[in-house]
Amino acid sequence: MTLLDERSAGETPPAEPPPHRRQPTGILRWATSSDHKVVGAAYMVTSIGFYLIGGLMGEAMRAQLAVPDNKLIDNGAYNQLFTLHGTIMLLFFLGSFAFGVANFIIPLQIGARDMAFQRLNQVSYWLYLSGGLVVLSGAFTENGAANFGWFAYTPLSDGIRSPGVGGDLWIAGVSLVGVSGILSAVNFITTMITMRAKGMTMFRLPIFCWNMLIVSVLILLTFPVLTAAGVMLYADRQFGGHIFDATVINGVSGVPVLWQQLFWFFGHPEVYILILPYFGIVTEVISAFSRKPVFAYKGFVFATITIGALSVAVWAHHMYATGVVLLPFFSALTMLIAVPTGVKFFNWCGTMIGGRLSFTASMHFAIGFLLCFVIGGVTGVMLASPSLDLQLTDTYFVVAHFHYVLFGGGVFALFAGIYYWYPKFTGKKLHEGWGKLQFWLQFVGFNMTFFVQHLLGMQGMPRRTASYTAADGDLFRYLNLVSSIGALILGASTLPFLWNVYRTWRRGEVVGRNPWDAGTLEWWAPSPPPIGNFDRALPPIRSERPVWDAEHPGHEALAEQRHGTGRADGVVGASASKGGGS
Ligand code: HEM
Ligand SMILES: [Cu+2]
Repeated sequence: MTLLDERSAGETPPAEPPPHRRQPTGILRWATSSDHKVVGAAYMVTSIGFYLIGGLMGEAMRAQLAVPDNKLIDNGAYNQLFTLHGTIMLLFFLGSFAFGVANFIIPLQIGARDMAFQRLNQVSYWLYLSGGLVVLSGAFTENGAANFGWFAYTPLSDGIRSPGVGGDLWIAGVSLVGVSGILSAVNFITTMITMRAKGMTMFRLPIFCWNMLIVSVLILLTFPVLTAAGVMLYADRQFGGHIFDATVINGVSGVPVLWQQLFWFFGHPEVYILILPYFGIVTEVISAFSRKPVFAYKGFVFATITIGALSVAVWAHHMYATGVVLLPFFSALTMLIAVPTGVKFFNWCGTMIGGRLSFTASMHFAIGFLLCFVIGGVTGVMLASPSLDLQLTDTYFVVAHFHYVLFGGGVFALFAGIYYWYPKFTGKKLHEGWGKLQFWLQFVGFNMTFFVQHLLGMQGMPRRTASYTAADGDLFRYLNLVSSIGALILGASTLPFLWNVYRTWRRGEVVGRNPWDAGTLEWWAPSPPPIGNFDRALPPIRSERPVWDAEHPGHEALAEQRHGTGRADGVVGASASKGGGS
């Protein structure tokens, strides 16, 4: 903790910080401030930068695949493109953006002045940024960037088959972001455990905080495995190691498939590390725009804990086709995850049912999330079945599946969060009309791009292929064209967003503390919050919506009643069976 934290959260700070605590402005502020809001904003802006870079790579690949026998991009470049696209989108965009939101929002939501370790927080950011630049820099080396796919399977990624410096830079950059993530996780956990304001018990934490807590634990369990595996791969590549190398020397050899075990021990929890923050974000958004507390709050928390626990026990569902894993075990556990995930769907629907819904741009994205994510969930259960997976693995069906989860789940929720918290981040509201235009372009473009890929996969189109021929038939030709046109529309959806940000910066509507009439503590602070966050005493914290309780005194009783624990689960069951019967 730093000097800034000496005062407890409830006290009123001086209106103007003393001169030595005033911050520099502009780029200097961004580079030197350890304020959690500046670090959070730096994370978010940088991640969006990586999103644009990764998105352009996706567009380039779809341009190559638009027509058969296309010569736009050769095989080698295509391999680098999907490797960088996958790595950037997962590790340097979707995950890091969530860290940005968490840095900005968690201290506010728990009524704290800042994160527990402010300097460490800055170190995390710089490690993350350097990691991204190191991975990208591979593209400027002689043999180009890494080209072995985002999961870097050995022996493909060994020193003989992928000798370039690009591969080493990939390992170094991924390790940097791995260490950065570990530091952030330590920081999030410490902050949420030790710095909650008086009255903010664990079961009054906003769902976003809960989800980040579980994500942080998953990071601590799995990121060290990734970093260690990276070091071993590096040793194989550079120092003559034989950990993953199958060459027999003096009667012994390394085990290539060991890489897959280690990688997916990290890699599967990683997809939950990526998606759980966004579950948290949509939960906040849906609750705020339904004017209701989260339906069956404790059920939601326990569902998230269950998902977290199961997620470390299912890694080998990525390895059915290797023949070295116990199929029934991993299949059953994978299917089990659908249960707590289904519980969350009832939480979201239950929160909306009977609420006073307002269909803001943010709520559009949240509903888009529900619609798209459910498709990714269903295809996930399909792939959990070994007999189906053996047919579909490494086809476009899988590409469609994970884009429905990561884009349909992640990116839609991400924009729901941006439109929701933008007033808190900047003091100005993004324009609703441009936001809805962005939503519709994104929704139509996304489904056009990725829905048809399910069909392509079932027709046998392999993933990671740079081309197909006219002899593959008309179905291949038309579906690929539809997918590529969809990608153009999807790409175009970023333009209204960028314009919206620019236009809001120039002449956006200035708003007060709580423009959405939301309930969690961040809406008690000024927009944007000053250093130290709160300029007045916190309201009494008696539920997970203290600001709502303070601003709607009559509703408090109602909130407590809705919030009741055992009863709510019963209601889930009842409404579910009613829905099924009618
Ligand atoms: C502009 C939107 C996007 C487009 C047009 C797009 C397109 C593509 C294409 C064409 C591939 C290569 C498929 C193959 O040849 O096997 C791919 C792979 C991939 N994409 Fe995307 N994508 C987009 C957004 C995203 C997002 C937002 C994420 C994650 C957050 C993501 C994650 C991945 C991953 C993990 C791969 C696999 C890479 C690999 O095989 O190693 N994509 N995408
Ligand atoms: Cu998995």
